[in-house]
Amino acid sequence: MTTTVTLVQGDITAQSVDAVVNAANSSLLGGGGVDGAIHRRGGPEILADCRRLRASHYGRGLPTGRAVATTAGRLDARWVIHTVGPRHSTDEDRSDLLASCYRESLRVADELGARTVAFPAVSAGIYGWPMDDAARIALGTVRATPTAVEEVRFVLFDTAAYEAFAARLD
Ligand code: AR6
Repeated sequence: MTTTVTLVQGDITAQSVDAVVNAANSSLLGGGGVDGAIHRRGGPEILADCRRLRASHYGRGLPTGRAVATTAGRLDARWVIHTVGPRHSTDEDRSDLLASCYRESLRVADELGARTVAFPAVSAGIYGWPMDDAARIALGTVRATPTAVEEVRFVLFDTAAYEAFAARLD
């Protein structure tokens, strides 16, 4: 099975896909950026599911580099896969944790049977990862990860992000 990687510029909460990946934080209880947008547009069912996860398997929160699924609420998707990217650091290489977000999200997508998955540029906003390097890790990891997902769609919010990914896709 080959996975097709596509790029679109836009809002990830407007995508029609099986699973939307959220650039969350360990608390799973919301935040700004993509996380804020997903909870706003997806509605309170997502947060309710996140609270259940915190009350059960993830009492201490979701560790960086891991992924877990909830309902997608009112989004045009079946699931939200929450993953926690690392904050960018100049004195420590956290690339493998960022790569792990993509690997683990695809693993969860496979468990769910998702065939189309939309990803944001994890860690490349509030967590400060330089966009060009975020694109390198995102595309390199997805290409190197065996998965039954048929389409991985990167949804880039602005032109600069889109161009960084497009330059790496060629
Ligand atoms: N659709 C697609 N991309 C978006 C959207 C959107 N609606 N909104 C922002 N982006 P960020 P992080 C882009 O900050 O760096 C939250 O508070 C954005 O321009 O959402 O992993 C969490 O709770 C950037 O390119 O995620 C965490 O605390 C990319 O998505 C923290 O931020 C990721 O930016 C996670 O920070």
